[in-house]
Amino acid sequence: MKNKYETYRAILREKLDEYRYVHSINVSETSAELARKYGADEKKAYEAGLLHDIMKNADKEETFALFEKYGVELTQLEKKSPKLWHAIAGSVYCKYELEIDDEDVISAIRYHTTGRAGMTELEKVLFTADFISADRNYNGVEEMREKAQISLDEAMTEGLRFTIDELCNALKPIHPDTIDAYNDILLKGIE
Ligand code: DGI
Ligand code: FE
Ligand code: FE
Repeated sequence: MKNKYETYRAILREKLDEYRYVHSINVSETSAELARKYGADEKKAYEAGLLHDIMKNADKEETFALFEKYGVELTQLEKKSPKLWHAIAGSVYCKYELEIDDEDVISAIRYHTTGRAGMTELEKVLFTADFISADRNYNGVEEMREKAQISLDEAMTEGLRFTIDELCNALKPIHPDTIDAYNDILLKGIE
C-alpha cells in the first residue's frame, strides 16, 4: 500500500510543473529540518511543506471554481492579487479535496504567502522554509539561510521586510495579513 506522502507526491506531479514539483520537495525537507530545530511538529511541517504550493500552477478558472465550490469569498485586495490565490486555494484543496483534517497543516498552507498576526511555530517554519529552500537563489538568500539557523523570528522579520519592500517598489497592494505579521513580530521584539 502506498503511504500518504507517495499519494501526495503523485498528485503534485500531475498538478505542478517540474520546477514547482522540485521546489515542493525541497520545501518539505527544509520545513521538516526547521521544525526539528525549533520544536515544531516535524511530520506536520513535512506535509505542509510538500503541499503548500499545490495550487500554484492552477489557472484562474480552476482556482475560482474551487472557491465557488467551497464558498470562499475573497476581499477586493485578494481578487486583484493573483499571487495570493494559490495559498488560499491550496488550503481549501487540502482540507476538502484531500480531506486533511489537521487544522495546523491547513493554516500553515493558508498563511504561507502573507503570514499573519500571532503565527504558530509551524506557520513560521513553513513561511521561512519557503524562503530558503535549496532551489532559491535570490540576492541575499545565503544571509536568510544563516538567519534561519539563528532565529526563526529574525528570519521571519527579514522575509517580511523583503516581501513588503518588493511589493512597495512594484506598487503592488500589501495584504493586511502581511502588515499584521510584520507589525506583530516587530512589536514582540520591542521592549
Ligand atoms: O509560491 P512561492 O513562489 O514559493 O512563494 P510565495 O507563496 O511566498 O509567493 C510569493 C509571491 O507572493 C511574491 O510574488 C510576492 C507575493 N506576495 C506575498 N505577499 C503579498 C504578495 N502579493 C501581494 N499583492 N500582497 C502581499 O501581501
Ligand atoms: Fe507559495
Ligand atoms: Fe513555495
